[in-house]
Parts: sequence; structure tokens; C-alpha cells
Amino acid sequence: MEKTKELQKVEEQFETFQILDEKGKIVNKEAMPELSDEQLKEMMTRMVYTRIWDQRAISLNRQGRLGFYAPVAGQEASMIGSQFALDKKDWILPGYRDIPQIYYHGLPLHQAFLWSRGHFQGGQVPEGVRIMLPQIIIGAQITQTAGVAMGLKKDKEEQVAVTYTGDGGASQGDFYEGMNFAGAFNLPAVFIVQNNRFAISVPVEQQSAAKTIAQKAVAAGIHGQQVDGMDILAVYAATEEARNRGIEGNGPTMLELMTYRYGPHTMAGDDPTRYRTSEEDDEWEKKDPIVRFRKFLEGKKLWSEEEEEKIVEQAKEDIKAAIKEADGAPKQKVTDLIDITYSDQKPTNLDEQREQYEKKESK
Ligand SMILES: Cc1ncc(C[n+]2csc(CCOP(=O)(O)OP(=O)(O)O)c2C)c(N)n1
Ligand SMILES: [Mg+2]
Repeated sequence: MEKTKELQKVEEQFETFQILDEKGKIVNKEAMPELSDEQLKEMMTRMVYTRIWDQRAISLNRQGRLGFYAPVAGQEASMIGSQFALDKKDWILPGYRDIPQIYYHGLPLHQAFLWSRGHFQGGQVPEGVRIMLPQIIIGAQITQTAGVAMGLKKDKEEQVAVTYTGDGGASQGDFYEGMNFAGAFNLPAVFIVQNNRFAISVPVEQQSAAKTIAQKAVAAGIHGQQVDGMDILAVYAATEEARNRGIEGNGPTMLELMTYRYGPHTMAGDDPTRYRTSEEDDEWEKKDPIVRFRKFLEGKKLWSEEEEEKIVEQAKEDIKAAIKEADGAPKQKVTDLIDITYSDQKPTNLDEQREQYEKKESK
């Protein structure tokens, strides 16, 4: 498609924001966020932990011990770096892949596993933990985020509502509606798009004629930025800035984080070799978020192999304990589902049906 000069001018403005390059070198010193050595190490710890968790979750899924799982390896910098810039009182509205962010926002690990298993206890978010459950309907969380941000503004809370979706989500109608509404009401919302290049098997180029997803913010009249999603420092800095913009009353932001998922779409039978080349996989693995951040930290003498080994061991132990705890949850009953779904006003005949199930379940 031939692009007009006007369109070219818009598209050229959306360059990828980067601080740490693939070799682990700082290439944008002025943009470097203020982070203590401890904070830098904590970010690395969380990325390493998340990768181990991903490997364990994949193998538990293969053993039939975990239900739904959408792999996250490759996307750690996007997930961890953005959540790290938030305050615990900010709201997170995640998609199905965004489990690390809600774990670090306060959802206990065993509950994350129970959610994967479709167990109702996985959905009983502890009081005070400001997350919504992962959204499966692509894009639905975007309009909900505008609503949550409206609530925060009305309550005069100096917090933001942050949502995550994918490139596929950015092709949905809800995406435009949510951003448009948030822009119109100048709401404290941050829309994060993890552009991992595919919506299941559909490449981003086939989803939109727009060169970037970030430029879609222009039509909504809000700030948009494209960020290297494999660079945790850039992701953190961009999210922090977006958060500040929101709480200072300067409106919503949309961030497009350029990333890649190494694994399949979910563990339910997707085969990425049917729609991606190994050359493309290799090219993205060279950008690995953990490798580059490790190099950076080692250069600052903040990281060692022994330290990383300890984190790996700790992650494995925590996961084992969390799975054990999840295994100890009571067997899910139909009566549980009825009880937690309805308070007192039930649809016609449901009391009757409940009684029948109770009899069955007590046998
Ligand atoms: C409204 C809707 N349409 C279709 C689906 C089926 N579906 C599940 S995941 C997915 C792809 C989403 O891709 P993207 O937003 O890029 O997120 P990613 O999985 O890459 O993280 C689709 C089409 C759905 N869940 N909801
Ligand atoms: Mg995608």
C-alpha cells in the first residue's frame, strides 16, 4: 500500500525507545531511570524466577498437572519491568498471559496455579490486592480499564489503572473504544500492548495497515510510544513516565512493547513452527531480555553465576510448595460454583438444581 506524505510523517515519529541494547550496553544515558542497585538486582531476580516458573509450568502442563497455560519466556522484560514501575495501589487488568505481573502485584503463587486449573479458589483474589482476573476475551479488559480509571479519578485516588493486551488485542474494537473513552475523560489509564508479533498464528502485518501499534494512540488523542520490550530498563522508564502522566492528571498513555514469545501460543496444541521460521526465532533470541540485563549487571559487578543459581533453586522450591498447596485445595463441586456465582437471587430452578447436586456430591 502506498502511504501519503502525511501518514509517513506520523509513522516516522514512532521510533523504538531503548536504553539497554542487545549487548547489554547503555545507549541512552539521559533516559536511564533512577534505580538503586538493590532494585536492579530485584528486577533481574524476578526475570530469572519467571523464566524458571515458565519452564516448570510447561512441564507440569505436559504431565497433566496444570490446566490452561500461556507461555511467557521472551516477554519477561515487558512483564516484570512494567509491573515494577507500579504502586501496589494501582490496578492491573491482565490478559491470560500476564500471570507474572499479577503474582508480583500480590496474587499468591498457588492461587495462580489454581486459576490455571479452573478452580474457583484461584479466582478469589485476596482482599486489597488490586488485580482483576486474567481476561480471556481479547480486548475486553481495555474498556474495563477505562471504567476502573474513571473510578480512580472520581474517588480522587492518585493511582492508575494498567492493562495488558497483545498485538491481537490492538486489532479489536474494544481497544479503540477504551482508549478513546479514557482520552475523552482524561483518565489515569495505561494501556500496554505486548506486541509479540503474532495473534496465535496471524502475524501483526496481516492484522493492520498501521506501521506501528503505538501510532494508534494519535487517533484517540493520547500519548503513544513504542518501546523495546526486551529491554527492562526502557520498559520500566516508559511505564513510570506513563504512570506519572496519569496521576498528574495529564491523561492516558498507550505503550507498544516490542517483544516475542519463544514458546507456543498456549499449551493447548499450538505449533509455532507452522507459522514462524527458525531464523525469526533465532533473531529474537539474540535480543533476550535476561541475557542482556545479566551482561549489564555483571558489568556493574552486581551479579554472579552463584547468585543466579540460588534464585533458580529458590524458584524451584517455591513452585513445588505452591503446587503442593494447590493440590490440597478441596475438590471443586458444582454447588461451590453456584454458591460463589450467586448471592441470594438465583435464576428459577437453581435452588432445586443445587439440592440435587448436593445430594449427588455427598454420596
Ligand atoms: C474476542 C476473542 N476473539 C478471539 C479469541 C481467541 N483468541 C485467543 S488468544 C488469541 C490471540 C491473541 O493475540 P494477542 O492479542 O497478540 O496476544 P498474545 O496471545 O500474542 O499474547 C485469539 C484470537 C478470544 N479469546 N477472544
Ligand atoms: Mg500477540
